[in-house]
Amino acid sequence: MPTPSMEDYLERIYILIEDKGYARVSDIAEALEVHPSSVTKMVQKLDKSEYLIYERYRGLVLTAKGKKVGKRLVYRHELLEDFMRLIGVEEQHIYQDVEGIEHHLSWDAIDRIGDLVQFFQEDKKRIEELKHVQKKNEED
Ligand SMILES: [Mn+2]
Repeated sequence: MPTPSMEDYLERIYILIEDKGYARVSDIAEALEVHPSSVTKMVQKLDKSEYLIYERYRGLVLTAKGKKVGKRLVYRHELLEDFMRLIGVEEQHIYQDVEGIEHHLSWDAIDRIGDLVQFFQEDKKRIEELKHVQKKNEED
């Protein structure tokens, strides 16, 4: 299992490769707001754990395992953002809240949250009912 920090890197690398076709150490450092030397260290660790293959002057490629995990991490982040938005969390809090919890939930919890998001999305009336409860609570 990747550590929370490894997960942050894998998630970001997966997104960079999706968007640009490659992920350079400098791009990863910029995206995660860390020093390039920290990126190099982590990339070597991810290479050792077989999430990617890193060659100093040729860049990095995700292995099948790295792609699979990266994809799930991006899905998890997006699902949790959808969940936060759905329950009415203010936009300005959503990203930081998701960053704060995403590494600390079991995949069981993620799947159950997925069910809940689906439950609400399948019938918009349910969202209206939730908003009604929230409005009532605000008035109390
Ligand atoms: Mn994230």
